[in-house]
Amino acid sequence: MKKEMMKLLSLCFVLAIGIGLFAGCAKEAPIAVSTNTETEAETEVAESDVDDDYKLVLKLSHVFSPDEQLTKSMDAAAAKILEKTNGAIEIQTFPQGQIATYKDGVEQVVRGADFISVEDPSYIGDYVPEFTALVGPMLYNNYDEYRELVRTEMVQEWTKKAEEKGIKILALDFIFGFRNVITDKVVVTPEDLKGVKLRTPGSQLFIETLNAMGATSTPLPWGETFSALEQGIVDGLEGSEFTNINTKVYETGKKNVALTNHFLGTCGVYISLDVWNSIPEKYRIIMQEEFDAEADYSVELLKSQHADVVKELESYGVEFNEVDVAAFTEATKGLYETLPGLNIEIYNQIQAELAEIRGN
Ligand code: X3X
Repeated sequence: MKKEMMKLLSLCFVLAIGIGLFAGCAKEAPIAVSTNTETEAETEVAESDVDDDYKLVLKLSHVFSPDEQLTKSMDAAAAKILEKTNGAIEIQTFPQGQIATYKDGVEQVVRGADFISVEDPSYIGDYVPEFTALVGPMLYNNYDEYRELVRTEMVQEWTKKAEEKGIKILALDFIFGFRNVITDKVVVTPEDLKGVKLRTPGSQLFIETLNAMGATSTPLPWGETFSALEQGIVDGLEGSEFTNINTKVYETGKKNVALTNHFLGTCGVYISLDVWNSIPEKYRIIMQEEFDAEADYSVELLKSQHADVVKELESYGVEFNEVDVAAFTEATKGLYETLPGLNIEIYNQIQAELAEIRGN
């Protein structure tokens, strides 16, 4: 009797292990990646929901022209994402302001559209003012300082604030060069800009900065810049050497570039947080990796091309001159206290981080 009981118990034991193993194999393990905004439980649900039919079409919008690296980078990222997700994530790119751009593009994101906005971070500043300070005037000496700064804990905290406003930031460093004043006169000090009407993008940061630098800002979308120059509505503009060469600004006759370096031209990549969280984790990883890789690639490429671009512009008759940097810095410093939501503390925090980055 005792022997039979032992046999029965061993049989139950073997059966229990078998059932347990089967149950364990039947459930696919979730990808163990969590985000700032999602619990692991939610990630598991998202993963188990992934099926072969998953498909999302996103519209990506920006103002850049076909010859500009930013356009090439966005097209390349979209193509790789389509390929690596086996067609699940299709990003349709719309360059040259064909659909909503600037403030309107970011608004699409905030409203939760299936939309990716690629714009200067100061447009995020309308929702989280720290981003206006991040790209404020006269801050950076080179691209790397900015790239290091956006990876600091301080800026990571700001990106969390953007998420609270429904904006997921996928990148902040699609750099397209330092922005300089482009006119038909030699500009060295803020006094030289008195009465000079300059086209700027419609971001409040840009408008106020160019005014503080002594000019009269005329906010216009990029697409209206050339006709405004032709018609004499503006006397010049501000932009990078890459903008100058790839959109042929030098053909307008505005051939004096004052090396103010007042802004680092950079674009971020923004998507609605709700849309982002609805995308299965394995596709989000691919998207993030591809945008990161394109940002790295394009920044290195532009760094290596800049000297040749300057030479080529000079061969078209463009003349570059140094400016009184201290005078422009002095003229614009007050903006860190007067622009909406900004205060000198934020400026000081940025300067402290930059000092560390520079090894001071
Ligand atoms: O938000 C994006 C940037 O601010 C665009 O700057 P903008 O409007 O001076 O355009 C730069 C050109 O290179 C576009 O072709």
